[in-house]
Amino acid sequence: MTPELADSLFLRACRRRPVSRTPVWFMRQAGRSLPEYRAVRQGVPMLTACATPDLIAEVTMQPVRRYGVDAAILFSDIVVPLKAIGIDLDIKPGVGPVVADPIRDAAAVEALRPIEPGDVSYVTEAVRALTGELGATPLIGFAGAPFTLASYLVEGGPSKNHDRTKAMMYGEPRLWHALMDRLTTIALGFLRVQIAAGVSAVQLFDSWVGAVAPDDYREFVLPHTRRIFDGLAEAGVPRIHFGVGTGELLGLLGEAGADVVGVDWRVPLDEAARRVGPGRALQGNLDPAVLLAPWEVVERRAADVLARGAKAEGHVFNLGHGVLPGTDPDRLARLTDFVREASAR
Ligand code: 1CP
Repeated sequence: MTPELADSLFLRACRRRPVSRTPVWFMRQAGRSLPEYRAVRQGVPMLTACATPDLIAEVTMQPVRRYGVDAAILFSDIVVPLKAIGIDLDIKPGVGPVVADPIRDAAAVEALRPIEPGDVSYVTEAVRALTGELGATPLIGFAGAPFTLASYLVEGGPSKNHDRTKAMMYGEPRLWHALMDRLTTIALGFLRVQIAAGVSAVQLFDSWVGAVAPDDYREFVLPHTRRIFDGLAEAGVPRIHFGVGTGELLGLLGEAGADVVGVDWRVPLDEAARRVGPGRALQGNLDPAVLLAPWEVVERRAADVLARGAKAEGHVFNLGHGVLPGTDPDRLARLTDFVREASAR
């Protein structure tokens, strides 16, 4: 890592060091609303794009060029490592990940083997090309957390209430922990591949874990997420932990061991800092739907996020979840500029 990269605003804020202004990037900044994304994806299925180094690099760079955000996030998907170890799944347009044979028994769990670097050589190749091109702009690698991956595998696709997943968790705890253990090994392996290739931070997406009550999180999820963060401690890159609807879980997410806790829009960042506790930076948390309102509203709300975020030990500005597909890219450009100017100290 070059000194300029190590000293970047994003990495400094993740490490709770002083910054000259608040760094900003957006979850799902690649893809979605960008016309240049739709242009390069013409006729290319999502999972093919995720396995093509040139396309991965191009889509990852698009929001960096357009917005000048302070971090890039690798273009991939949380189901890519599952596909790479041979799970029969696809990403259906307008739907999301769909699994041909949902996992419901021990035999299916045992078929989930660890990931080897050779399974995802296209990721290694893309990360290497990107770190060269990005220079002092950090590249964030990511993986899906075990609970969120388990939900797609057990339900067979996107789900509102995660009923079957929780039925396994409550009703077959041994099978549940065996499944979570395999998915933990896969997530850890996939993150290690990305770190070895050169990403300078990692984010664990536990998007749907907000469906779980705190006591159940402690028993059924925490031991696994903790193994991921412990397993990455020696790598020395900042570890970010994000989920949606996690207001009641923020203290436990802090306990799981990440350096940065991502917060959705439901809990103001000053209150989130209190719940997460000392020794962690925060990332978030403008409601993505605010970007659909008039600019005055965006500006007022973004200023409030900055003011509350300043109470945390470190703050990375982001949305409370991913960019909504209908978002005007010019809005995100203006928001990026606003955060830059309004947070300058
Ligand atoms: O054809 C397309 O363009 C499909 C849309 C799409 C895109 C652009 C999907 C399908 N995945 C992605 C890329 C992606 N996914 C990124 C790349 C970075 C970026 O776009 O900036 C990342 C970080 C993800 C992570 C991801 N995939 C998460 C966690 C983050 C989150 O938003 O909560 C989840 C839950 C998924 C599953 C998934 N993949 C795709 C969709 C539409 C979904 C969600 C489906 C559902 O509602 O359950």
